[in-house]
Amino acid sequence: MADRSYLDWPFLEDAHRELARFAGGWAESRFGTHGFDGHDDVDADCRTILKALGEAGLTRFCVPAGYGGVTDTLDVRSLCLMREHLGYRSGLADFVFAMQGLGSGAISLFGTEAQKQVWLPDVARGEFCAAFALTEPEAGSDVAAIATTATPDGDGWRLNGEKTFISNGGIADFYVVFARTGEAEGARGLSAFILDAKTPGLKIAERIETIAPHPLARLVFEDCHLPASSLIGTSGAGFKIAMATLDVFRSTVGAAALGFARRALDEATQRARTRKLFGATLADQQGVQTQLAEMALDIDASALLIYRAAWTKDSGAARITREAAMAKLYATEAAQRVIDTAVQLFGGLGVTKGSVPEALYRDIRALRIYEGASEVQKLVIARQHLSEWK
Ligand code: COS
Repeated sequence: MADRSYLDWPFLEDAHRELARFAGGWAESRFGTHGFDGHDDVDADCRTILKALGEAGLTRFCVPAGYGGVTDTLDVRSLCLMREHLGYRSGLADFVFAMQGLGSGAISLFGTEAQKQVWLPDVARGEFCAAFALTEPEAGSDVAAIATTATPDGDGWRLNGEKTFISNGGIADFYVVFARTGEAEGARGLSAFILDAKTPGLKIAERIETIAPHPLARLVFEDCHLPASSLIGTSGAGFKIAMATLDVFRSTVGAAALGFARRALDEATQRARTRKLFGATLADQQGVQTQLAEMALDIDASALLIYRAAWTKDSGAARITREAAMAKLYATEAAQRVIDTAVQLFGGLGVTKGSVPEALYRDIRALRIYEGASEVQKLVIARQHLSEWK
């Protein structure tokens, strides 16, 4: 990573600078200069990467101290630095790390002591693979429309319904599932549960292939029994649990995009300095200098928003809804622009299968959609803005 000056910003502490150095070095030695190579078996590759992250102690940043983690509460700056440095080297490694945090996040933030003791230490060691099951065929951006039901059944609950676009679907050891429990209409009638992947009635109905392959599936629940101890928080609190979890992890999506964008700028700069045309290098052309300047500006602006959001949360803010939405929105849209420019500067090589710009171009696209599409982030920012005027 060429520009490391942001590590001196006051948002970060010495422990973060040390983590950035370690994570960056680890990712470089693990993935070399081209960790974006194709994956014939993404499930196997994800398991291998998870094991390696666990052995290096890096998945410890996904859970709080006391359950195998490093910091007392989830440290958003550490999560962002991890995603940025993994994303710089490998889209799949970033995915694996991100899912450990998001998949177990509701337990870390709202779980009982017993739930944390059962599930989190193995997440921290990279031995349990976690998943976050929110989206449904008819409930993506509109979470309050969730139709999967959990109905009281003896000393527990009975889960029926369907989830789709579930990352780690098929390889996860457990799923945090959001279901309608009916305390009220809409957002106030949802609850969050931990579903052990071995539960009878859980079916991987379909594997979904995307332009940047990773384990992704449609799940079907047929009379899955959920013990009473699987409820996270109180019944009816599921919507707020989902939103608060997303608030923590949305800035980390921005950080992954930032890692991709930094890689694109470094690749493009290297190319511009060496590629000869019209008797000079690409970098000698004023038009190209303008492009490089815009890329560098987009990257610094993204980093400022991301580490502002992460620092605000780590400093004890109860909610960072606005800051996280801004960070995710800006950084993912900016990374798309930066990567597109890198592809343009590489010309034919930029769209050649197997080149780094080509892989980045595929890897970035989903980040503008998952964990709240760009349009949803605008809605969230506007609502927060307007509420401050009340
Ligand atoms: N943290 C805590 N509580 C929150 C919250 C947050 N970030 N956001 C909303 N809430 C609370 C509200 O305060 C409200 O509480 P009360 O009932 O006590 O008033 C309640 O939750 C309902 O909120 P709201 O009325 O805003 O609900 P909407 O259904 O209108 O929410 C959006 C709409 C678009 C904001 C929401 O559905 C969303 O973020 N969607 C995107 C979801 C997403 O990221 N999907 C991707 C799947 S994960 S890959």
